[in-house]
Order: sequence, then C-alpha cells, then structure tokens
Amino acid sequence: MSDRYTPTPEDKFTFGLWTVGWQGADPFGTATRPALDPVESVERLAALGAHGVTFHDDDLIPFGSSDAEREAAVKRFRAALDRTGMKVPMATTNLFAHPVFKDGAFTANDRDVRRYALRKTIRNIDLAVELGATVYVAWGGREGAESGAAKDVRVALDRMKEAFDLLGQYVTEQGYSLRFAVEPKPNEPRGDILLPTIGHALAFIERLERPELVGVNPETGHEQMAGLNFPHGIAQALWAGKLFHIDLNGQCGIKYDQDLRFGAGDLRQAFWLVDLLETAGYEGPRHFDFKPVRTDGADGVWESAKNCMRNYLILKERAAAFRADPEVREALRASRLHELARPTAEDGLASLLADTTAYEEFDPAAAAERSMAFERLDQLALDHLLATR
Ligand code: 3MF
Ligand code: MG
Ligand code: MG
Repeated sequence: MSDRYTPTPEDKFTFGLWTVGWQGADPFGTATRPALDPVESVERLAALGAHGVTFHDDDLIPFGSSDAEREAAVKRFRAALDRTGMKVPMATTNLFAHPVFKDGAFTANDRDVRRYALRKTIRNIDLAVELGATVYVAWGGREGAESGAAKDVRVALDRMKEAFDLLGQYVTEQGYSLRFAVEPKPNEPRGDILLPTIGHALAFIERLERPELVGVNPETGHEQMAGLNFPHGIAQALWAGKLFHIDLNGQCGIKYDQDLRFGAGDLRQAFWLVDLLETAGYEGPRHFDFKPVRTDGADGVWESAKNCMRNYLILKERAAAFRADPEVREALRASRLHELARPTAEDGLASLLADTTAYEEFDPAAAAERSMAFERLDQLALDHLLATR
C-alpha cells in the first residue's frame, strides 16, 4: 500500500549493500540469515523506492576473487543498476574484516599492511568512479588500539595524513571528480578508534595537503555512542562546508553499536536531524547504514529498509509542520532566535568599545530577568513530533 510516506528516487534514499545483506553474525552468535545476492538487494530496494546503493569492495567482489570472478560480479551488478535505474553515489573499502587488518590499515604498525591497504583502496576507487560515485567513504574501523603503548597516536596520525594525501594525489592525477568522506566512530571494533568524533575528523582534515577534497560522513549511532548530540555535530559539519555524506540509523544512548533502523533509538534527535538536513540545503544522499535485527528473517530485512525511508519522510513532514506553525514562529521570536542571527558587533570593535550602553549603562540584573521561554518552544516541537498539533 502506498501513501504519502512512500519514497520515490527523488528523495535520494540509499542503502549500503552490507546493511540489508547483514546475515546477523555477532560476537556471540553465528549468522541467522542466508547470504543475499547484491543483485537481489538492488532489485528489492529499487522496488521500495530507493535511489541507489553503496558498497564496500568486498560486498560486491568477495575477498580473494580472481580477476575473472571480479569482472563477472561487476557485470551482473552493473546490469542490475541499468535495469532498475539505481545509482551508486558512494563506495568504500573494507579495511577491517580480513585478519590482515587486525591492527588497522592506513595506521597499522606494519608498513606492508599500510601499503596493501592503500592499493586495495585505490583499486576500488577506480571501480567506484566507473560506476558513477562522487564520494568515497573512509571508515577507519581498525585504526586504533586497546592499550596505551600499542599505538603512538601522533605518529599514527602522520600515517593517516600520508594516506589521505596519497589518495588525494591519486584522484587529482586521474582527473576524477571524487571527494573523500571520513567516517568517525569512537570505538567498536577497536577499544578506541582514531578520529573518534566529527570534531576530531574536522580538525584532522584541515591538516591535509588537499583539505578541499575531504569532508565527513557522520553516522547517527557513532556520535550517540559517545553521548554526543548528533544534530549539533551535523550542524558543525554543515557550517564547515564538510557534510559530504551521512549515515543514518538508530541508537539508544551510550552502549554497543546498535545500528537500529532510522527512527528507532533517539527519536527526538532524529526529528531535529531531519529538520536540519531539510532546511540547511543538504543535497547529498540520505544514506542508511543500519542492521536489520538478527531475530528476523528476510521479511524483517525488507520491512526495516522500507521503514528507514518511511520514518525519514514522516519526520520530514512533522518538521515542516513545526516550522510552518504560526505559534512556533511566535515562540521562536519570544526565544529570540532572530537576535542570535544578528552579528554581535556589526559596526566593529571601535563602536563596541565606545558604546556605553554595552557596558557602563548595561544592567546585567535586568537582562538576567528575561525568560528565554524555551520550555514552550520545546513542547510545541514535541507536539508536532507526536502529531498532536
Ligand atoms: C561501522 C560502519 C561502517 C561504515 C562503512 C562505510 C560497516 O560502524 O558504520 O559500516 O559505515 O565501512 O564506510
Ligand atoms: Mg556504523
Ligand atoms: Mg557507517
């Protein structure tokens, strides 16, 4: 049954092949679902109204495949894309599953492992570009440590910078229109991962040789695992012009990486996130990186994929209703958001220093008496989120 929460490709919803393809193996148990053919994922997601899919090299071409097997897998995948009109806006590298990467990839202590990781990445960059991707994600899942002396973090960051500088040089020399997006995560699978939050990643990017080629791919659950406010992090990434891509999912507070479908977990943050993405001019894919719960069979896989998109569209409608409500506009004024939008000293430092109303005649006690009226504003938002307005 289709309704106003049924997506179309114009909504730009995309899914990693590894999300619907997750078989349910976790640290405590083996797979609960059979392997899924990437071609079936493309077809099913297209039928649900998605815009495209993304992949790790190994999702499409099993690790260790021969050149002939690789070619055959790509050919079938490309035919499915052509048949369905599905796009591949992003691709990435699996630098975490094989034991060779147990101590990391770009920052592994072993130099030969680092060189192999770069070559594996470059090989998949060529394929990503061939398939039309414009963003290449780099999640450093195994770049980190469990103990203090195991990793010299300053030196590891030198190696991480070296990797991104080389990759930037590669795409520039090839003439590719491909930008990189660093995906921060605080922990899991390593005890502590390098570039653990959006803020760490943004600071790192500015030290690179080609910072303009590198942005971030923040993930809802990753920031929330560190207790951080995801919409605030996204706002700072947008402010820096660095939101190149996004991974949407659900997480309930500071605990293991839950990867719930979008809309599960912290619903209030999901509301503010959609409000932000839809009003701040973000034009990239709305990409879901979640895991269908391992209790469910194929029914739950496609149900949860459908509902990631459905929940986004419901929240989009609810956020738009909040912004359009005259009472909300009035409440925003009462909370003086328009004052925040005004520069603090538009006529310069000299005027600020000469302005006696700014200090000598300013009455801090009277200013402190003004209520900010945030409670009413927040309840209006909650009323809209709960569809009681
Ligand atoms: C792990 C992740 C990763 C990345 C992926 C794409 C396996 O928590 O989020 O998913 O998103 O490697 O870069
Ligand atoms: Mg994740
Ligand atoms: Mg992710």
